[in-house]
Amino acid sequence: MDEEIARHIKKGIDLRRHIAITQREHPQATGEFSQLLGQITLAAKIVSREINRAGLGDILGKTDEENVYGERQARLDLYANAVFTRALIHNGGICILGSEEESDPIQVRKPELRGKYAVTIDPLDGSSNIDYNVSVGTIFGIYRRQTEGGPQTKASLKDLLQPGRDLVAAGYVVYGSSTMLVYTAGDRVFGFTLDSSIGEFLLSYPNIRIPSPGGYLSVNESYFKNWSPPVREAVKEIRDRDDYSSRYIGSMVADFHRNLLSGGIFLYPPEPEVPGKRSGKLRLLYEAAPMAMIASQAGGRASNGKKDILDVEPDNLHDRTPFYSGNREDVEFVENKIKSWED
Ligand code: FBP
Repeated sequence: MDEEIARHIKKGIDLRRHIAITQREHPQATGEFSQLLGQITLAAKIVSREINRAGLGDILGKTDEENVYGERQARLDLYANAVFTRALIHNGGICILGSEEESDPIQVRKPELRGKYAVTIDPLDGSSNIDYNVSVGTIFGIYRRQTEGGPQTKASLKDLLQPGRDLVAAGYVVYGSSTMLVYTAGDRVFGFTLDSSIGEFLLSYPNIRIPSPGGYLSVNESYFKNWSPPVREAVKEIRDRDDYSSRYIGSMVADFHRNLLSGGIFLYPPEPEVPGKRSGKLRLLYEAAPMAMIASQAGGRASNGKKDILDVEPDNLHDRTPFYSGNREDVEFVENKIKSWED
């Protein structure tokens, strides 16, 4: 990042000003990216307000609706999906949206509303924790449109089925003790905290780097029996380290965020004999790829056990993937363990 620009990125500046400053590095910028991030933060504020007063409204609990994975959708899942979809489709400057809560992509129908970006989103991550006042989140990935023909032409699936390496930007919102937005556009990872007294996201972390060595092991060990021998061996060895402790919230955003700031490794391994979990549980486009870009920009790594998540080519919108992320040395330790059993 240009030093002159970096000098202006100070704690406490608001997100709009921050984007204006960082966009100076892109003289060809059209303002569409700022508009898109502006809509994402607007939707995040609305969802944050609803989560903060969840027990008072009628937003908790499950509906009878099922998502494409056969999971019953929580009311807050559907609410967050509606808020983000409205914000992005009607004024996001995007051409197509892939949402974890929708089986098919959502096209921007009106050419005058179509922009150059394609977005993937997990509107409400950590559904199993919603009703218990435990941190949940939103995850998003931003790609550049690939389909020829510009806004006059409808976008297509290929605008979403892109490898993480082609992400223009990625981020997440964590709705926890405070609401935070963390994002990267490929140069530094920034953290903003929502100051609800003024309704603005203010810069609280100007340059997030994963501290090394790590300190936390984050995995749901109740599935230990279902993992492959190398994964079991790797988790056992990390667990037995003196300087490691175990933390698992069960909301990927919250577990990932803690490890991003404190160091550590978060794992969701595959369960080869368990139907629906042979490639793990987490979704490549909505969860793994955006988080992999953030981990990598913060000096860490995210892998599917064999290669960087950012190099995985998606075949389908709802592909699942094994996921190991955190400190580079910890993730490589797991990769080498898996490789050693294959040799
Ligand atoms: P959704 O809530 O978006 O469906 O995400 C999946 C998730 O809740 C992750 O946030 C979390 O890491 C994981 O599933 C928890 O799974 P499990 O309960 O199997 O440990």
